[in-house]
Amino acid sequence: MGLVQKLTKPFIDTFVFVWDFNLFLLNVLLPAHKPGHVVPAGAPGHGGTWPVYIAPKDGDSRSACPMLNALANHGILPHDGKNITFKELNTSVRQTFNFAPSFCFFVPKFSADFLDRSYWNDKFDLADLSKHNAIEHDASLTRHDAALVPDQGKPDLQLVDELLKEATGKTSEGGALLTKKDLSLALSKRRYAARKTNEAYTESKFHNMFGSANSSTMLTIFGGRVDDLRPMLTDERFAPNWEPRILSRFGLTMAAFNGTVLPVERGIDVKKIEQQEKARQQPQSETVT
Ligand code: HEM
Ligand SMILES: *[C@@H]1O[C@H](CO)[C@@H](O)[C@H](O)[C@H]1NC(C)=O
Ligand SMILES: *[C@@H]1O[C@H](CO)[C@@H](O)[C@H](O)[C@H]1NC(C)=O
Ligand SMILES: CC(=O)N[C@H]1CO[C@H](CO)[C@@H](O)[C@@H]1O
Ligand SMILES: CC(=O)N[C@H]1CO[C@H](CO)[C@@H](O)[C@@H]1O
Repeated sequence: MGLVQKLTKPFIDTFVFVWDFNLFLLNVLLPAHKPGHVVPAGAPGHGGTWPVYIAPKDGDSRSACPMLNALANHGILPHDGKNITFKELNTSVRQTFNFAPSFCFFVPKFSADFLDRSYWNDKFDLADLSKHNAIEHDASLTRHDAALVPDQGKPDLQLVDELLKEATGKTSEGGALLTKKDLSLALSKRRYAARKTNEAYTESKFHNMFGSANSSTMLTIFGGRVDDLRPMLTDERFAPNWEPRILSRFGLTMAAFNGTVLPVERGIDVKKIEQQEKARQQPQSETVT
């Protein structure tokens, strides 16, 4: 981070958190959007009509984030995933996913800082966002660790399948629904497996928290609906007629998001998975010896 960024960061962060909390309050006071009207008129995806999906081509840049890749796959961000301004990222995440403007500024600014670039003037390629242990971390739900699979731009379809299989809930229409408990269990299993298979595995409280935050968007913005998550996580494509499940006028604030993230992170129990695995393996090793 440059000197100017270092000096201004605490002021900008404080400003964003106060702003976010005000939006949180305004969301309580003001009426929410009606279903079918969350994506604003004139923006791609308004009324559930998404621009055509084109799978990434050789040489296109993609990130470890399924949802940002989907923006490029549908041409909402440049299809080649290159030369994107941080401001474009702010605008497209705001319009497409109904995250609050505070969040839509904070995360691109955070990214500009870790890439040592200016939020206001510089550009990035999607793959730049996958810098290890900046936001990208080990034990993700849809990617094997960077030490094992250096190209973080593509989902691992087996991991996606294992994740979606955890869904124990039901939507009112009878579709499969991923719950907070399901997500905690999936994260526990991934942390256990990654620790065992990746010699370079690292984990920190900070990254665990953000791992839970990143995955909790599946419960908030996607409402946990497996029918919508499956095309998003396998092809990084919007389901037909998809819209954000967060209807709040000013979108999902960081303050409100905490209400999902903290229970998910608290529900993670890697020790329990380890004990279950040991119990499963014990009888086998006894017969071998
Ligand atoms: C605003 C800019 C954003 C940036 C810079 C960003 C960046 C990232 C990065 C680098 C990862 C990889 C973390 C890992 O190693 O698992 C990630 C994961 C993820 N992101 Fe984003 N993201 C952004 C917006 C979003 C939005 C708007 C959503 C949802 C609507 C989203 C949902 C997710 C999910 C679900 C994961 C977890 C994938 C997994 O565990 O494999 N992100 N994001
Ligand atoms: C973020 O995007 C919004 C449009 O959604 C725009 O009005 C705003 O100026 C942008 N903020 C910054 C700091 O770039
Ligand atoms: C969310 O909760 C964490 C942990 O309690 C806290 O450090 C953070 O400031 C909270 N963030 C917001 C935006 O409320
Ligand atoms: C027009 C333009 O800015 N092109 C740049 C896009 O990004 C690549 C790096 O990925 C640069 O090499 C180009 O100059
Ligand atoms: C969508 C989401 O929750 N993104 C978070 C992912 O993790 C980074 C930091 O590691 C946060 O800055 C984002 O808010």
